[in-house]
Amino acid sequence: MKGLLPGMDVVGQRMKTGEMFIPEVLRSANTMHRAMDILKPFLSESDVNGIGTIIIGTVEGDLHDIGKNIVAMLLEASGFKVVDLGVDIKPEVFLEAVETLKPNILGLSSLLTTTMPKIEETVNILKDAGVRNQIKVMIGGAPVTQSFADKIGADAYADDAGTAVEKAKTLMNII
Ligand code: B1M
Repeated sequence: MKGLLPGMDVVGQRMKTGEMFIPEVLRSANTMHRAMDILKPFLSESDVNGIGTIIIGTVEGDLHDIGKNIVAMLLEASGFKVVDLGVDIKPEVFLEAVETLKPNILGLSSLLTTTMPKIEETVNILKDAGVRNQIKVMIGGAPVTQSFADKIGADAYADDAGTAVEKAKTLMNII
């Protein structure tokens, strides 16, 4: 809490301001993972990934996952339990995961203008199933904007991984 996590906060900030680039962020996230592997045996289950649970995935029809993976790694390194469903995820699969795993946050990534409507479709299927108000929805990806997030009623939008961590913490009332 006093060493690694503040370190990752610095990485997130520097990525936001363009002082660090993707290879350095990936390297930092990998370092964090290795440190967590060393620390895990000494921590109780509740201390590990204790901030909250996030399900994340790239929406149906979209195979881009580099940014989503960075977001997932940074979230995990910041203390969240992250369940990464992968790419090309149908709205029904997101719904099933939400119903089964009951996360705090659902994270949806889209890199194509043609797959952005799948974000809205996923939010709508959550509404239809009556689970939308049980979770927060965060969205991101190159073509996604704050105004799109507002239009479809997402709880948060982030344009990079550092901001995604900040927004996730805000959604959990941590900052
Ligand atoms: Co594609 N591709 N691609 N591509 N590709 C783009 C996105 C494109 C902009 C290139 C271009 O034309 N200039 C364009 C989209 C145009 C559009 O829709 N307006 C495009 C296209 C058209 C396509 C294909 C259709 C090409 C074709 O086949 N004709 C095809 C589609 C395949 C499919 O998905 N069905 C395709 C395929 C591919 C590859 C498979 C070759 C490969 C993906 C490999 C992979 O991801 N494993 C690829 C790549 C690499 C790119 C570019 C070059 C790079 C994307 C990337 O990884 N960026 C991209 C052009 C570009 O962006 N310069 C392009 C780096 C990454 C760290 O950034 O993903 O934006 P980004 O993630 C950021 C933020 O967006 C944010 O945080 C991340 C970290 O800071 N973020 C979130 C992302 N998700 C978030 C979720 C959050 C919060 C924040 O909350 C949950």
